[in-house]
Amino acid sequence: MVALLVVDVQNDFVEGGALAVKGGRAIIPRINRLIERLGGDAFIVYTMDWHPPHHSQFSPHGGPWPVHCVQGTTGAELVPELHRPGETQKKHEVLRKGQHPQRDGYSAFEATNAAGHSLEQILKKKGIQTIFICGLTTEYCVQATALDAKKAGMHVHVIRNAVAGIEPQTTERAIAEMQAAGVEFHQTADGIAELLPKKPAKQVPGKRKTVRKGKVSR
Ligand code: VGL
Ligand code: ZN
Repeated sequence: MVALLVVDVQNDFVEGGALAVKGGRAIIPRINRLIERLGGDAFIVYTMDWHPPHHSQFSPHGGPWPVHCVQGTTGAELVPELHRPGETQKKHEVLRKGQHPQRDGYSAFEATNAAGHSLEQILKKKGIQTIFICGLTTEYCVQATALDAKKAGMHVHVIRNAVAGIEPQTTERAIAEMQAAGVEFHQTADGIAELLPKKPAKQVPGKRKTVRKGKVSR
């Protein structure tokens, strides 16, 4: 199995939010299409930046960022237009990060689920070695997550037109750094399904024998 990481698609990071990324809303339909296309084959992880109200990284406390994604506020909620897997599909988790008052907590590898399990623990337990990343922001949480995933020995794919960054220059630099670390980039229009690891040719009696390939349009 592979994982699709949907990083910090929260109200505060899109237009109208406290730390709005230009073009943040525009990636949401693309992320929704990825969720639909990969949904059946991927374990979906939604991360949420989840800061205490007086976080040291907030500008009133000398940090670089405006107050954003404060625990329990509307700004910290996932953008309502973002699709969640259907009720019958249990293959997803919501992980939160950034709770520690002294650390920025950019990487999804610092995030934990309600039971306190880390992303790495969750992925390891499922035997997941390939991850696809989309979301916000390219040069902070997406980059930190992609680099940590490479350090953990994973195959890492970032969907270029399903991420958005704060500044064009820092975004380009982040992409170059990720590429140098072995992260691969794709567009949603590419046949993402073709990148999925081939499933063993095990046939379940009574199930359709056709293997999905190429573009899956719905
Ligand atoms: C992020 C800045 C501060 C992010 C989070 O999600 O990339 N950026 N907190
Ligand atoms: Zn933050």
